[in-house]
Amino acid sequence: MANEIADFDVLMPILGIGDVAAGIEARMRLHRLWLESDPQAALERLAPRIKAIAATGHLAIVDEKLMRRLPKLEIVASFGVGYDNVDAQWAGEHGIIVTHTPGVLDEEVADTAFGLLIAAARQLPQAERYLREGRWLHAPFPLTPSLRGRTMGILGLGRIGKAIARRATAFGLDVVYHGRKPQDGAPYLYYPTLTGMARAVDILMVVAPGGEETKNIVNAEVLEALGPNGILVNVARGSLVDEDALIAALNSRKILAAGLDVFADEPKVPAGLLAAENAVLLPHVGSASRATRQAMADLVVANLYSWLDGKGPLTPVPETPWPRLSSPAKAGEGDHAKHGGGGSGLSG
Ligand code: 8YV
Repeated sequence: MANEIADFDVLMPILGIGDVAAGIEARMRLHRLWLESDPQAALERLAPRIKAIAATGHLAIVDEKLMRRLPKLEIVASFGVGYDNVDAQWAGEHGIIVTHTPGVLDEEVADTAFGLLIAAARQLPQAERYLREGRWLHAPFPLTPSLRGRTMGILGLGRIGKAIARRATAFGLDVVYHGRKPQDGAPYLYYPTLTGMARAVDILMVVAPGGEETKNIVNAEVLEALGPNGILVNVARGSLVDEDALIAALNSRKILAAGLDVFADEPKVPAGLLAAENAVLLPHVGSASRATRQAMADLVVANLYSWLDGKGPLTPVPETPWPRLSSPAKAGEGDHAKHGGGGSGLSG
């Protein structure tokens, strides 16, 4: 049955990563802001009609400034489990729902994290380059460090963290974790401080949400505590790691190696990391298989459909719970609060 296009305008600020356009256009009016010759003028013209934003990935910034311009905004559907690109706190205070895409990418990102870990420990990319450069013809590749006998400290034991922990256990590694608080029923030792955990482990696996609260928490002190046999793996957000401190620690061998899928200023990667031969670097591909990205895109669209059909959001973020707990604290500051249709971040 063909659906009619609803009187519901969706703004897509940037092309981004998530291929969500076809699903949205099947039932709603989609506005691709980045294709407009004058995006600011187009935003001015469209603003009174926009009821939803489709945020196509972590580079699509949906901040207070943008949301304030959209008096009819009801919902922000963000592509990705991490939503530090969206000011969810402000949205929650103004009656705007924010959704993300938890659950459908856990195993994929955990696979990538483990691939990075093994690649960094056993120097697989370096060994591969060695073979291609014809150097094996002259001498075997040097012996490498091992994964054996290591303890993994997970920063952020959410869904993805748990999927990584299961893999680590199957690989014979001990697992411990740090987060804001200990988790009921988690079968792993909890460390109340990150530095304390870093001191006790020789793999630091970063899977916690980005944002102001976690900015640069993996700093020089934490890296020092991780120590000269330590491997840092980050599949969360580059913002969690002080990149200058990391470059210094890699160069001075204060830590052994790093495996990084994320960077503070993507897609730019600091020259110091590009030059570090003990770093394995990936272009933010944690969830980037065709099947998983499709599942994420489907969930963005399903959230919008569910909202349009008056059934509420499917996967709201904790800052904008559904059903709403109470009327928004700052209702009345704009039009936002009166609208209503019907796990969290990377570690959620
Ligand atoms: C995506 C991610 O690559 O889900 C996340 O939080 O970082 C990745 O899965 C990203 O959202 C696309 O921009």
